[in-house]
Amino acid sequence: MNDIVTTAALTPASFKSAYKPIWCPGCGDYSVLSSITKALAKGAVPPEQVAIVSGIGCSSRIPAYTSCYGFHGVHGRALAAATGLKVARPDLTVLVTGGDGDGYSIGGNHFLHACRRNVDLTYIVMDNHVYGMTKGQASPTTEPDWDNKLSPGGTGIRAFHPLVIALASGANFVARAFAGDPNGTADIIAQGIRHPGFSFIEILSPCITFRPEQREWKQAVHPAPVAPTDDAARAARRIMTDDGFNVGVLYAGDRTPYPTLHGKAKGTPADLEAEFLL
Ligand SMILES: Cc1ncc(C[n+]2csc(CCOP(=O)(O)OP(=O)(O)O)c2C)c(N)n1
Ligand code: SF4
Repeated sequence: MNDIVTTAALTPASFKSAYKPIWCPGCGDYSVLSSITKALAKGAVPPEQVAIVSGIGCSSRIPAYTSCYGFHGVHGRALAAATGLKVARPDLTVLVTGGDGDGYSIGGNHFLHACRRNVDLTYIVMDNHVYGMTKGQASPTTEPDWDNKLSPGGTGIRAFHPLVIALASGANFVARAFAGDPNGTADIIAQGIRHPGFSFIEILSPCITFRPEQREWKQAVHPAPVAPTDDAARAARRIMTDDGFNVGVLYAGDRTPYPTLHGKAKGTPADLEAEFLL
């Protein structure tokens, strides 16, 4: 944990650490950080009862900038670490943060199975359709015709559709948000945290350094003209046919979350280790 906060009334500032973010000026991740701290203040869970787990990437730096417990782990493995944490400590509110490279490429397998397991986690992906930290390689959500130095003429590879995949794999809450709307995004994150089971929130978060054209997302996004549904087939049609800039809660289901240990752990890690001794 970065700082102990003892204030009775929780504000977004209660969830910020003393570290100044080192993202490029104008990066969408600044707004996402602000939305996360606003959402946590709305939820009124004190920082010492929140853990934020991430992998590696610009977006994965989020835990260090909050006053919550944090784990900045291994590239693509944040969901695996967070799943173990939540199952062992169901009393904690566990958020997972990262990028499209971290979550859909190297971490893609964990993404599918986290949706399927439906552990009560809130997974926030800052999707900028590029690997920002490693200087602009195409990611699974990069448009096939994005022409740049590293993939001249574009990769020609169909883009991954995270929301459809989350829904088909069993996520219990599926939403799209836009970094340029910090209040709307905070509201969606707060809903995702409250919703039982695995909540997936895809945030369009521009990388102004390697994808400066994403500044135009501001003009492209629009509120989803529909209320959240618990009908997966209707949500699938809705997500498959939208233009990728429909912002809002697109699915809120009622699957029972994966059962956690609820204090029923039988042994300590040392007992487990002893069982595996050769
Ligand atoms: C096992 C492993 N493979 C590759 C890397 C190199 N690496 C670091 S961050 C990153 C991609 C980051 O992209 P993304 O997750 O989209 O986050 P962004 O930086 O765009 O926020 C890669 C490939 C690594 N750190 N570890
Ligand atoms: S490289 Fe892109 S994603 Fe990384 S901090 Fe800069 S603008 Fe943000």
